[in-house]
Amino acid sequence: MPPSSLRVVYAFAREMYPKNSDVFIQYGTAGFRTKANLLEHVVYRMGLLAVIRSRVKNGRTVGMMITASHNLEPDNGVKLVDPDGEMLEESWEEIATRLANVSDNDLESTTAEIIKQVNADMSLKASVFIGMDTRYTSPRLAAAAANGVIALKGTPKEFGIVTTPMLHFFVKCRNDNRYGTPTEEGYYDKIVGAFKAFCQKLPVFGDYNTTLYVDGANGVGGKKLNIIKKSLDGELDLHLFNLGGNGGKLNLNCGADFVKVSQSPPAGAELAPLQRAAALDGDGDRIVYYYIDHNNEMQLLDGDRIATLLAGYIAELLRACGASHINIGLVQTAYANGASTKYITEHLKVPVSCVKTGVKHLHRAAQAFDIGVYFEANGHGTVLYSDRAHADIRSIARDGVNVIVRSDPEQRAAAQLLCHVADMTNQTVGDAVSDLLLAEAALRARGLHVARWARAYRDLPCRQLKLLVEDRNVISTTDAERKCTSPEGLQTKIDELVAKYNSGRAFVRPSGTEDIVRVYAEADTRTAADTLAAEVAQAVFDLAGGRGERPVLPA
Ligand code: 16G
Ligand code: MG
Repeated sequence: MPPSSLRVVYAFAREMYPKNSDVFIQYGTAGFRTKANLLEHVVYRMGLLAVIRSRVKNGRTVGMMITASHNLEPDNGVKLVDPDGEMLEESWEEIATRLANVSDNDLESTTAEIIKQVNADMSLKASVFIGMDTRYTSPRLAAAAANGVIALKGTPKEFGIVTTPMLHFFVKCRNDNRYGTPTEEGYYDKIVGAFKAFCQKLPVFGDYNTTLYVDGANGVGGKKLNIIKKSLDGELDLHLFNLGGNGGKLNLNCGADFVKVSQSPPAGAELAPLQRAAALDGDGDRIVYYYIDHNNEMQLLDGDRIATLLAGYIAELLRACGASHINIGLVQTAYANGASTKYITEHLKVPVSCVKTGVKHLHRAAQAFDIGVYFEANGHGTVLYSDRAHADIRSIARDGVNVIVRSDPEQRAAAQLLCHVADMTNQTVGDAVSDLLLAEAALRARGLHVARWARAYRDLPCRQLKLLVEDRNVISTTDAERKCTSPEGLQTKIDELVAKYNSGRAFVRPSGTEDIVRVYAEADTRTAADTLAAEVAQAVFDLAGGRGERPVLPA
């Protein structure tokens, strides 16, 4: 592109998307996220960057999603999606941060530097898919994204209001048409179609029933389920609430994050005891289950539970189809309840690896297995199938030819079910809609009531706290964030505290999304977990420069 036309780009940027704030903004674990009114210039610039990224990837399509996920309505954000439908490569996060923060005067030179640094051939075509959530600020930001793309002569394609995982799916399909068709219909055909095909092979039995209540967090996920609901042919009887009508505010007292963190049911839930229910987050990439027991207490089935349900069922199908050469593994973070890890390793006998918080870390670790199940306790997760696993399962399902043995009709039937399970899975990123269908399929196959699902193991009581310190980066961690290496003396102190409690475990880490330090503790009783968390918080306060009030021990 000749320099003169670039001048116009930057003049336009200054006119239309001036940087009107000096607040430093960082591309965090899941993109940029802050108050929506600080974001227009950032999103425009990310449109420029997306074009550069697409060209570095030889013109393959990349994605931009306008959302602030489970944050409240006034916030918004932008995430970039790489050509395989995965999150933006980590080394580009620093580049994105630099471009977002330069002054308007330096935008031109910085963009030129970046183009040089990443060796982008600006004569190539560039294609950028853009999606947005239901926030009232999203359309303006999506327009800023498209203007950024157009400015560098890329081609934007807007998908309107979609879930984050749908956009990831579209990007992958656009670059690999074997995966599916990059449209909303293509998504429903593949994912919902596989669920229906699965159900047709397995009639409802046992204690499973098809009624499911779903809290849509007043966001996009509930709206999409409302569309899907009509095409389920009675295989699932969805009762949706918090769909954004009646003044319901996005993520306010509802949604997966609220249910998980507050350990209480969402506003608007009217559930009979033992009724199975789920909650999505605002952009539809997280899901947790819950029910109210006979004591009127909520029982939560979080990401760890969904992971164990899916890993257990997929491992069973693998055995049933005689594909023992295909290995399966599970990936968690330090936040996974210790009881779940114990259950998976000792009972399911599936290997577990633990990685740092953040989807990109889990996703990468899951790729090391033939079939890798990953979930964060907060309900974000999916299942990845290697090309080899896909091909082998399909071949067993089709004609019974296995690389090891020739399979019999029962093995073939199991492989066919596993094919549907794989097709139901959005393998690009955690997807609440796809995870919901997967969990329902596994419960149906096992004839399982939600209360029996919950009885598979008993969560250790746990507590999370957050606290303010002068500089959260004084805390550094190792061993997948389970140990800290600085400040000096903190880990020794945590070890001493943990040793006082049965089944005690605790760790601290600086948040990647907020200016705080997070504390996690678990132990064999509620009081022990609460006390351990408070003691560890005090240690952090004393040794890592706490601000404000020193945490107090529970009464
Ligand atoms: C982001 C991450 C999520 C992680 C959370 C941790 C993605 C798509 N999302 O929401 O995986 O659990 O950050 O937040 O990667 P924290 O660093 O504040 O604890
Ligand atoms: Mg989300």
